[in-house]
This record gives sequence, structure tokens and C-alpha cells, in this order.
Amino acid sequence: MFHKQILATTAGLVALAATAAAQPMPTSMPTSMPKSMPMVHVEHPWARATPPHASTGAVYLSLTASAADRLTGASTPAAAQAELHESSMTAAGVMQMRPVDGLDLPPGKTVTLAPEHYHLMLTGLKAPLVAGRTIAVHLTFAHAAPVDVTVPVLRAGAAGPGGAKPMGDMPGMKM
Ligand SMILES: [Cu+2]
Repeated sequence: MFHKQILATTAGLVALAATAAAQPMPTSMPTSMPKSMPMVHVEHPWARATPPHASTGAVYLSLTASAADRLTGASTPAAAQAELHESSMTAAGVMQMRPVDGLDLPPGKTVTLAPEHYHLMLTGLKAPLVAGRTIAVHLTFAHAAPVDVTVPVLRAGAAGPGGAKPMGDMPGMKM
């Protein structure tokens, strides 16, 4: 009987200790939350260098969303405005572009903004985009947290970062 009581007490203490140990759990829960939060991964950002007095430029990049999402906006300290544009060829063979209010990002699928397709149009450039430098671009999404991207400026006429298979021509060596 005496022995049983000791055991019961020990069990009670263990239960108490377990409860105490369990207390901090709720505060640590948010650290495991981001795994389920939607995220958008940004890769291969780039922009083309612009002529000296240009007021517009374009930014290209690839977006991969962990869950269905939508690119809803962009901004940069380098320009008054950053708008999402879509370029397309008219029946008459003229390349034209129009603003679009968002870009759907299917889950797990990489969506690429590239020349003659989607791009972030910078209008009201505060200074020309100079090869070898970078600009900061802030992207916003319908669900995922905003993403700040450092965008390298490539030489005028560049076709993209690495995608054009650099055959010995180093960025910044040519204009
Ligand atoms: Cu445009």
C-alpha cells in the first residue's frame, strides 16, 4: 500500500513535470508554421542596361509558387513605377505591350518573365540602368509574403543570365 502511494505520487510529479514542459509549446508553434505558408521562389532576375537618357526599362525573372498564387504588383526605388506588362505580336507583325493587373502562378510551376513576353516595365527611371550594377525590386503576391529581389543589370542586348550560355563573354566586359 505504502509502495503504491509513492508510485502514485511519483506518477503525479511526472505528470506535473510533463505539463510544465508542455507549457512553452504553444509559443514555439509559429516557428513550424512557415512550412505550410505559401512562398514564391524567385530565380534568375535580370534587367538590360538602358541608353543614357532612357526613362523606361524592363525586369525579367522566374517565379515558382509553392501553392497557387498570383503576382499582384511590383515596385522599385529605381523608377517611379514598376508595372506588369505583356508583350505580344499583333496580326500585322508589330510587337506591342499592354499592362496586365496580375499573373497567375500555378503551384510548383515556374513562370518566367522574359523578353517579348511578360516583363516588369519600369517607367520614370530615376537613372539609367547601368551594366554591372543592381537594382532592388519588391514583389507582392495575393497570398505569399512579399519578396525583395536584387536584380543584376546586364549589358544592353543581353538575352538573359546564363540562359544564353556565356561563351567566354563575361558580364560587364562588353557594352
Ligand atoms: Cu512594357
